[in-house]
Amino acid sequence: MSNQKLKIGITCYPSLGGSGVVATELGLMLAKRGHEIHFISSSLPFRLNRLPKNVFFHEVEVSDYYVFRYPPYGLSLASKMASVVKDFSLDLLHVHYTVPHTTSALLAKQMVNTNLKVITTLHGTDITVLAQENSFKDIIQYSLMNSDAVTAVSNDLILQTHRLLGEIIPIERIYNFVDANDFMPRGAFSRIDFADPHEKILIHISNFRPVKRTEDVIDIFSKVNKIIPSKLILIGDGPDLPKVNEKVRILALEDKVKFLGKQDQVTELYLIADLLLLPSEKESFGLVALEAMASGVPTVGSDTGGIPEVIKHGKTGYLSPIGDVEGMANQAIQILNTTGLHERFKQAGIERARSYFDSGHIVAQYERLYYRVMNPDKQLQKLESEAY
Ligand code: GMT
Repeated sequence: MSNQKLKIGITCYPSLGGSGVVATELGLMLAKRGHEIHFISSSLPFRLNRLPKNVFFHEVEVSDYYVFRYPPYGLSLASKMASVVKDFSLDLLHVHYTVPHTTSALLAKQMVNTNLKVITTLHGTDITVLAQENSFKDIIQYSLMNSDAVTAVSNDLILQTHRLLGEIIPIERIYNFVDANDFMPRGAFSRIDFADPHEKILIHISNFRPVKRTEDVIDIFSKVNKIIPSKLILIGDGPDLPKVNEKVRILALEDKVKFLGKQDQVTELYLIADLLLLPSEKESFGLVALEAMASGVPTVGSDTGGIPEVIKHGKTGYLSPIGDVEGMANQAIQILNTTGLHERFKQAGIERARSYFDSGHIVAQYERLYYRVMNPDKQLQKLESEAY
């Protein structure tokens, strides 16, 4: 049975964020293992720049009929999911980020009336922000309780889910992953493009939302830069970018901070950096910290959410309480200024990424979950036999 090739629909937010990256990479790896993968989303996920064998894309068309003040994306998605499930005889839908994806998948399941399974992966603010909003809490709870399986990307996110919604359903932790081969130098960028030879390079990558505390990034960098000649590269875009620009101007750091905007291929940029800054307020995992670690780049950030499950404090980076800009700046200076420390963190990080977050190992975990969900009776028999 574990050799059975499955037909899997994957839905994610296609245009930004770690959840879209994880969903896309997962689909591509599952396709390499022989499964048939159908991405169902509003546009082509940004890392899916080609459609290899076994991979299909189905675009959800959203109606702009003039009666709608807000186009009902969740309904268009449900309808598309139902037609793809029917046309391609899908076995399961794996949705990333609950709102509205799980709810749409459950509706699609009712519409097609097959033995379709629905698996939800929680990524972060779908719980830590939206499950606190009255308009979403009950529907998130309903959606999780009616999923055939729920996973979360860290132990902390499981705890937060149980804290906010109660222990309504078992949640399996499946960490995010990297393919170490993606983090090999290919020479697309060179340090000299961004900094003088004697300067260090700090990097921050995010969607510049308030939870990322991007103004702290500038404050930390400003303190580091007073001690260590350095440059800061900012990658991404989002609502807080104007405030960050303003702070850079006020602190007269215009020559030191480079804004690169959204970049589809960030792996090459990690490879020229010395340090990642991640002072987030909420971060259920911190995929960027893992990608940086896999590239040999230590992280200085906040001791919150799932970050401590990724970054080992004192071994692959340093973590401080949220908002402790002074402490983070001192830790960054320590890593960059202490002979041998950066190299130790670098090697420990590469080793940790390979040992705990290797794509092969994590994708196999998802695969096992799929088989379990597809064969619940077999699972029950196994549990019963283990009980004797
Ligand atoms: O939850 C979000 O705000 C968006 C989401 C995303 O799509 O990137 O980010 C979350 O999922 C990532 C992938 O699992 C994690 O690496 C991020 O830590 C997490 N973001 C937050 O918890 C703020």
